[in-house]
Amino acid sequence: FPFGEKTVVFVLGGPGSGKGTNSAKLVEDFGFVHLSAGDLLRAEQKREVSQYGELISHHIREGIIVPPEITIGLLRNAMMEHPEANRFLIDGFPRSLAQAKAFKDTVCNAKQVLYFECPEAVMLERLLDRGKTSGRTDDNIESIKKRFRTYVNDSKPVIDDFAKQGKVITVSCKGSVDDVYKTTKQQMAKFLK
Ligand code: UP5
Ligand code: MG
Repeated sequence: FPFGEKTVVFVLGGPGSGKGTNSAKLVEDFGFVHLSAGDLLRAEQKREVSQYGELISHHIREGIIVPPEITIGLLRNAMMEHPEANRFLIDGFPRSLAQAKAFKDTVCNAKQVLYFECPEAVMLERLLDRGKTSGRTDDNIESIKKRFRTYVNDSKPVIDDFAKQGKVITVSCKGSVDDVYKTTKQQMAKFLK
């Protein structure tokens, strides 16, 4: 495995819980390479030559999980583009136990999960607000409800599984962006020490 020695941290939590916001700040403070699986899928969807464009846009709008081999391929390629990096934040992945196993078997074993715990009502408000300007096809009430369902049924079990292994840092998403990041930064510093 080319990634066996790297520190890979999964950034997980429901839709709109703050994964992207906090990951961007962790890049500044700790020199992580930040890879958002959702961003990689959205970029792939836009490439004219991609054979997966329509499949990806359908899955994103419906709030369901794109077949794992596609996402893992994109993540692996993106990691390869940073051979010098020692720390990766993988944001919004894995979203199912099967994806977690496939990543472990074909890429590497993640050392830690950073989990943003957030009530659905807070996530809903933030996503609807973001939807006014984001241009994301899934920031509307119908798609958001479907995303919540997938999160509860498929993605939350991944966090629970890592928690059983004692590998989860939990951060509450309540409070201002600065408040939440302050806790995130403290916890990450402790983990990396
Ligand atoms: N905001 C953030 N923190 C705040 C705070 N403390 N106070 C007030 N506002 C705050 O934040 C969301 C919004 O809240 C922003 O406007 C922010 O300013 C504000 P953000 O940091 O963007 O949250 P994040 O958790 O990143 O939300 P995101 O919508 O990106 O999460 P999702 O998990 O829904 O989206 P993702 O892009 O990861 O996936 C999208 C879709 O891709 C999935 O539904 C799925 O269909 C597909 N997908 C796969 O199939 N497989 C994968 O592996 C990954 C994705
Ligand atoms: Mg995000």
